[in-house]
Amino acid sequence: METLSIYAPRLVTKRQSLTPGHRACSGCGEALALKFVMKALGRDVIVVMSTGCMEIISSQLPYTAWEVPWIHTLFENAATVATGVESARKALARKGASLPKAKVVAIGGDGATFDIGLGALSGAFERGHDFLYVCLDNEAYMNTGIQRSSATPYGASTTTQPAGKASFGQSTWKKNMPAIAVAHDIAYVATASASYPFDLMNKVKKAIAVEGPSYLHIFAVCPTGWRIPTDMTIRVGRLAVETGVFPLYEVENGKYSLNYDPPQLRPVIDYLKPQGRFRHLTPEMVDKIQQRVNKEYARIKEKAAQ
Ligand SMILES: Cc1ncc(C[n+]2csc(CCOP(=O)(O)OP(=O)(O)O)c2C)c(N)n1
Ligand SMILES: [Mg+2]
Repeated sequence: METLSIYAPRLVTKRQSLTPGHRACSGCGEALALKFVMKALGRDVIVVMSTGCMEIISSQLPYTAWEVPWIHTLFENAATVATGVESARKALARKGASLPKAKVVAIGGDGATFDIGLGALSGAFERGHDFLYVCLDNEAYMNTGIQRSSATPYGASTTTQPAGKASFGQSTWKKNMPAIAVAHDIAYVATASASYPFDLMNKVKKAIAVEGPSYLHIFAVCPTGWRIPTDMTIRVGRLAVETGVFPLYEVENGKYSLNYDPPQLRPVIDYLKPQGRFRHLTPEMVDKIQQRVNKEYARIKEKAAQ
C-alpha cells in the first residue's frame, strides 16, 4: 500500500496558469484544487472548460485569469470539444504541421460531469481519445445557486431539496462517478482532494503521462454551498478522507490501490457536524450514513486487496 506523500519535500512551481485576481468566493476549495491541477499540468496544455463556477470566476469579459490556451464550452460538452481539439491536432500533424506539444485537458463541475455531460464523457472515453478529464466535485450546481446534482450526498440540504417540514434534504445516494469511469476500462482513474496537494499533483502528472483517456475526480469543498466558515475548507476536506466519506484511491489498468488508509476511520459525524447543510440530520440519519460509508469503504479496501 502506498503512503501519502503530503509532507515530502518537493519543488512546486511558483508559476501560476490560473492567476490570482479571479473572482472565486473566499475559501473556495474548487479554485484551490484547480490551482494545484494547473501547477502540475505546466504550460504545455490546452484547457477545455464547461460552464460552471470555475469558468465564471476566471473569464468574465474583458478579463481572464488564464495564461494557457483555454476554451469555454457549453455546460454539457467539454469532453466532446476536448476530443475535437485532440483529433484536429492529430489531423494537422498527419498533414505535416509542426505543432507545439500539448496535452488536452477537459475540466467540469459535478453537474457537468455526473449529470448533463455524462453521455459526452462516456463517448470520449469509449473512443479512446488521448485526454485527461478532471471533475471538480463540490456536490451541487453551485454556480447557479446550490441546486442538487447526482453528486449531492444523502441528507444534504440544497435550494432544490431544502431541509424542512416536507423534506430532509437530498433523498438519494451520491452517484459513484469514479466507478463509472473505471467501467470504461480506461488506463488511469483516481480520486484526489485539495487538502492533500502533493497527492493531487502527483496524480495529475500520472494522469497526463497516460496515452489515451484518464479521469481525475477531485473533492472540492464549497464553504458557500456547504455552509461552513471560509477558513474550514482544508479541514473539512481532510475530515472527508479521515472519516472514509471520500477515500483517496487510484485505479491503474483496473488495479485499485488505496492511497491513505488510517488504522481507524473517524466517525462520519466529525465530518457532518461542522457543515450547515447537514445541521438538520437526526441521529438515525447519521447512523444510516455511517452504515453506507462503512460498506462503501470496505468495498474499496476489498478491491485494493485483490
Ligand atoms: C444546458 C444548460 N443548462 C443549464 C445551464 C445553467 N448552468 C450553468 S452552470 C450550472 C451549474 C454548474 O454546476 P457544476 O457543473 O456542478 O459546476 P459548479 O458551478 O458547481 O462548479 C448551470 C445549471 C446552462 N448553462 N446550460
Ligand atoms: Mg458543482
